[in-house]
Amino acid sequence: MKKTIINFCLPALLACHAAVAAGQGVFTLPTTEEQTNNIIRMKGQISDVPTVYIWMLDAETNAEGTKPMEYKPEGSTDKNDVYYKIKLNGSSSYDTPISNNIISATPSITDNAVLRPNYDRYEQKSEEYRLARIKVVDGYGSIKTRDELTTIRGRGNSTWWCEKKAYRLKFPSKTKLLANGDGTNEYADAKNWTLLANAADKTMLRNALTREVGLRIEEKTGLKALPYYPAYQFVDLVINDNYLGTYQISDHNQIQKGRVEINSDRGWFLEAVTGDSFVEEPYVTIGASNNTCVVNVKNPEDEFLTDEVKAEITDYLSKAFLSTVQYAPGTNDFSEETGLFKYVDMESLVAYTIGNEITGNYDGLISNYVYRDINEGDKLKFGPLWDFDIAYGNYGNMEKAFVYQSEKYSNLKYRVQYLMENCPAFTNLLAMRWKQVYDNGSLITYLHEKVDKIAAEMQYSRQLNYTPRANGGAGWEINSDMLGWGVKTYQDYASAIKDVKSFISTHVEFLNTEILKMQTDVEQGDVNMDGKVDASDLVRVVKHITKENTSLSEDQIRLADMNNDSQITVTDAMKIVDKME
Ligand SMILES: [Ca+2]
Ligand SMILES: [Ca+2]
Repeated sequence: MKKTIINFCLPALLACHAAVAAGQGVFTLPTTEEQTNNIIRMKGQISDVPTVYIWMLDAETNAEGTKPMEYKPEGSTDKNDVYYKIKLNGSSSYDTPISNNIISATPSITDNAVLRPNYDRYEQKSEEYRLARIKVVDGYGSIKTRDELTTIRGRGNSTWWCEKKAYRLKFPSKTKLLANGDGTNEYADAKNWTLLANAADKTMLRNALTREVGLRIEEKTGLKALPYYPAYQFVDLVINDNYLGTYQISDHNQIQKGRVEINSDRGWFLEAVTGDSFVEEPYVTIGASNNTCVVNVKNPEDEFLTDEVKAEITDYLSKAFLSTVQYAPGTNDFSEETGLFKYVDMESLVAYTIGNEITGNYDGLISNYVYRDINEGDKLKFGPLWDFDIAYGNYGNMEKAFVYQSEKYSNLKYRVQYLMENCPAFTNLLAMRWKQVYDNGSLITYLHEKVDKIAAEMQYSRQLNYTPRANGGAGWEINSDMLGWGVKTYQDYASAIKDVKSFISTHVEFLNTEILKMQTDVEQGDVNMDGKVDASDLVRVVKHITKENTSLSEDQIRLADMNNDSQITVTDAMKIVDKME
């Protein structure tokens, strides 16, 4: 995505910042687009990543009521059709629709902008959107250079109390904030975006790397079993002229083209959570007495979330998660006709499990996103892979361990564990997909290369992130745990990268050994690989022949091809009938 960057003069840049800090002058931004060796910096761009400037407009105008009010234009039926009104200085009502005209009254980047060594950070309440102006400066064109209005609020539960805060941006209209980076994926055109601080992850790249894990799973299995892979673009963030360090622009997790692409009115987008602090209204509770699982309902919302819909979600999830796996384990009904996989899409759960296990995401089963579209036969699917700051060995002893066995309490853990230990159809599919993703060990090289690539993309930005404030940097420390979570800390960035790579090497080989052990022998005709040839297999083969469902994998086609003629026909179906007990 980026051009090669070499010989960029960081010491000179740091010297400029140091001069500011010491009160000896100003950091002079380049007055025109300039090219220093191979790095292109635009006027106002701080380092080798785009710079995002945000100015809080209420701080600027001191106007009471610049907090925007949402409204829907008269006659609009689209629930996404939301506009804002604000009160301007001296006005008593919310009667001024936001328009870009207001920008002319706000600051601009001057040729001699000063990055003040003044860290009176913007400490808004985390729930409340406030009006701001945003300007993005990018020498590479990976973000559109833009200058417009937005709204901003704090983001995160436990992370909000960290000094390096994460934010959410909500633009008045759909905004294509990221250009198509690698050409393989269409990034969203959306109102909602996140600015991740990655404060708990000293490499700051674990979330970005997980996008590459998702892309690998899709590429090697040939299946889009996960809904999307949250985007990353590293930026330098400046709020109210305070340089705050390296941030990551990423998707907001929601139903939206380019994100979870299902019906936005009636589709289900749910977050199964463990722990009271993650519970958000509205939610449903499944299970009974002390063995419950809380599921936050992100969608449907408003008038579409009736009591009837809530009851339908509760009932469906109870069947999907509980009835067969937890409360009646003796039944072992995993079938697609009457059991667990009538409700849960197995390929999706397998891809999700592989993603969580590759990353060793210690809290991967604390918050799990699931979704279901509205068409007849749509099953519950898992994803996206979301929130990986403490993965890849950053927390917990995960190098030679499965996430599903990790000690951390999780409501979903027991369900996946039960599948791992009792459901050959699941473990055989898991092993089959794993072999594709592992691809003779090339998974390790692939991940190592991505680590290097992502680290190189923000080489100078991350150095400034960890440079002391007295020397003009953001002052975040690589050798202290800002959140008090007990995450890994390092003496320098190179050690942090080395540690992540070492985790990947050991952990991936551990997984390969252990997952292959879970396979059971599969006889010819056992198309769903559950250890017996029966009606389920026949149904899969017939659906394949009638093209009602063509999702059979290469291995499954081999198992279905009873007469070995390289095609699946009625002859194969008849031979399966012969073999059925
Ligand atoms: Ca079977
Ligand atoms: Ca055949």
